[in-house]
Amino acid sequence: MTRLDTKDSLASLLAEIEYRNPAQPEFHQAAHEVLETLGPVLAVRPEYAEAGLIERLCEPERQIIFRVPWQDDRGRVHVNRGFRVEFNSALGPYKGGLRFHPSVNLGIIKFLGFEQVFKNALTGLGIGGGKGGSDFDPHGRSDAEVMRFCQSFMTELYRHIGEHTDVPAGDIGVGTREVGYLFGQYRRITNRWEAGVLTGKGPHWGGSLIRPEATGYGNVLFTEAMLRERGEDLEGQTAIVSGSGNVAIYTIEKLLALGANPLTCSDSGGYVIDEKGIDVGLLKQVKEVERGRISQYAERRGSSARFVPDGRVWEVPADIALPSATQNELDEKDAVTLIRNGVKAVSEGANMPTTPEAVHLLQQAGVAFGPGKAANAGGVAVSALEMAQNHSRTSWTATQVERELALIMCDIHTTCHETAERYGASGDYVTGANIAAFERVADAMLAQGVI
Ligand code: NDP
Ligand code: 2IT
Repeated sequence: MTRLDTKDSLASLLAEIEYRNPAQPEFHQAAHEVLETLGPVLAVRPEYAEAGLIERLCEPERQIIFRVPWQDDRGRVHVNRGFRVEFNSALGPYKGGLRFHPSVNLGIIKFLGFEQVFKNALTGLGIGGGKGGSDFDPHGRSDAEVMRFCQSFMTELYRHIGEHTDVPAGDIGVGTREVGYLFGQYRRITNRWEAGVLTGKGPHWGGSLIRPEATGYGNVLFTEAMLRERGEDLEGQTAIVSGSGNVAIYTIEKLLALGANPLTCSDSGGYVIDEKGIDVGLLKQVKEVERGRISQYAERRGSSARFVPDGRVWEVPADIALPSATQNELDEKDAVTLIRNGVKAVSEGANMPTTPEAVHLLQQAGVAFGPGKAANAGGVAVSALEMAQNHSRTSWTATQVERELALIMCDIHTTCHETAERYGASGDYVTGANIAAFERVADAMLAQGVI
């Protein structure tokens, strides 16, 4: 039984997690970040600890690891590793994306799955949490190679998923193209048109309008809600955005729509600064149509933009920072730079992009900080709306979906804000998000017995 209401009990639980899950630093970090905020709720609800809920929450229900062999265009055989971690299904079928990136390993997928459990609870939409992926690197691969990889990946994964069991979607390196190949192979193997088995599908074969936009749009709406709490809004604010993939592009698009000025985007090679504000049409052309690099954006944009190789985007002064690339991309030093440059809000489009030290510095400096499990929940929320459309064999208009997304983001903001206040941590969205999500999952687990 873990109470977590003293520093000693937290330290011993974390030591146990590290011992049982060796060499998984990102998972340790994600667990630590949640557990260190739960003391106040465990103090008033001893039944949670008595039911062993913390231990159960930190242990995935099921972890699947499999071989993914495939042949490249020259006939060479490659062997990648596939993962699906089905973390918690107390609130609904496992739900969460697939990541294809060379850095993927079990610890990365577990951190993402753990975060997803809490994020999905915050949406209020009846989805459990899971995550999967592979150490496959799609960069520089032909369409045919990506297709063969996806088909091989699904040839094992299909037996573990289903519309009522586990519903994957995209994440880094997995977009509509990959979901298409995965869905095709699932349909072929199972002989079922089971649209709700994957989300992030194309709009003409079961996908939801606004799903591509949802994560980025949602994070901007969450940022706006945090600013409004402080009597400000987005109009006229400058913003720095990292990344140049799905989340970053639609973050930039929504910032522009709401009158803010996004100055940057980035990739693993460096960042672009555009004094006139990022031209989202050109960015989409380079990244989504041509599958190019942002250095090409700078070459084509003219004198307002330049590419800074290997630079850190956080050195560009701005009012708002929206990390939208990957984990631990914004560290303590970057936080010091942001604070010195007068940043007002930092909101996480990516999963765990801010290191714990950086989060503490930003919060101490009074910067509004939106944790990913709340701020980037718009993506998975619209995935759940896609599942609802699939189940009822209907499709909603873009306006309908966008209206729902706005309501959900507003509700998540209010929930986090009010929960923080209730537990004496006013303005601390990290504590608010963790406790509110924990209460929802924990209550469902309590009701469903020791399983
Ligand atoms: P994409 O694959 O579309 O884009 C990823 C972007 O991040 C690229 O610009 C990529 O640059 C950059 N990037 C990835 N890994 C690294 C790295 N190790 N170092 C530097 N740059 C890196 O992914 P998404 O936009 O979908 O995902 C971005 C983040 O948002 C991830 O943390 C993801 O988990 C999170 N997220 C995504 C959601 C979604 O719906 N897609 C929902 C909620 C969160 P390069 O091309 O050079 O690798
Ligand atoms: O991190 C995330 O929330 C996602 N990659 C989206 C998951 C989903 O199921 O839409």
